[in-house]
Amino acid sequence: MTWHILGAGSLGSLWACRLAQAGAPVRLILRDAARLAAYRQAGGLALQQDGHWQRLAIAAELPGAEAPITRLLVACKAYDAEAAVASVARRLVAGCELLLLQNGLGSQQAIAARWPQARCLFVSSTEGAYRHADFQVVFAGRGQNWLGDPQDPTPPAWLATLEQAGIPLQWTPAILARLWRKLALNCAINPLTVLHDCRNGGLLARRDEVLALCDELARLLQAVGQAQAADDLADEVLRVIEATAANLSSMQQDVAAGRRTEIAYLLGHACRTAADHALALPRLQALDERLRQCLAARGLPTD
Ligand code: NAD
Ligand code: KPL
Repeated sequence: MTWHILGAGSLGSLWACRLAQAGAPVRLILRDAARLAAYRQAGGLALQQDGHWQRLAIAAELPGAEAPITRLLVACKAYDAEAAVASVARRLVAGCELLLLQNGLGSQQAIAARWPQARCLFVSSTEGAYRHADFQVVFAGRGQNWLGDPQDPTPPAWLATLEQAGIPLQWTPAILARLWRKLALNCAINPLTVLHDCRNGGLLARRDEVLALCDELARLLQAVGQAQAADDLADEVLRVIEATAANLSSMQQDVAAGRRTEIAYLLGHACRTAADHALALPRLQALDERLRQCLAARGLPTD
């Protein structure tokens, strides 16, 4: 069965190349004719792994192509994911599978609600990849992919195909707990690195501010029924800050490069969910407002 991949950016290309290397049928779906022409001009996708470049002439098509889609990896940013799926919606067969690779929360639920005929599998990834140039991707950090379906704990039959392709994978029925935990980590670290214009390690000097946020985030996780994801949150946040002290957070990198952030699916989602539960989290709320002001002052979208 063909793997359609929507979004030929960092993670989409990484998955596409590994599947193609393993001999699985893969087709990229590119946004428009100009992007498809540029892709053909480039001669395929190039992946740098362990210092070596390899180019793979993976087939590509437009959203409006005719072939039905039974399995789709959605590898766009959270703010693009729903519109991207809408662009291929008429091709989705009943019972098709959508693998949603987005960070944060909110985009996955919006897609699952809009296309109830699809099985939506949520993915939380700690792998790292970045774009060296258009259609050239560097595999920068080994990690894990957790995959799960909040509606159905039965794993799909094709997990072994991913493992054979060298894509590290763990099936988990508790995928929402994973995604909430990651969201909480990102909310405790990323916005502060932008506001204080510092590397992750710079937050060690602002321990009290970080710990106060962790306290509110843990209360939020408990309120949404994810008490396990709240366990030792502050300890893990401090461990991650220490382990990544020299790094720029992904949000800090986006802001520095003038790119839109995924704020609406991280801090924004946390604040909206707290409001839905009538939970007062003043520090998170204030952080969200300060971050939006900071983004607006730089001419960046605040959603
Ligand atoms: P990216 O910006 O590199 O790639 C996204 C791609 O989607 C782009 O090529 C863009 O042109 C394409 N796209 C957007 N709308 C489209 C449409 N309508 N049709 C077709 N293509 C469309 O993003 P990324 O870094 O691969 O991140 C994807 C998701 O994975 C994000 O939510 C991110 O937070 C998460 N993530 C990324 C990494 C990483 O290392 N890159 C790690 C963990 C999680
Ligand atoms: O995932 C991260 C990011 O930068 O997005 C870490 C390193 C955990 C910081 O939140």
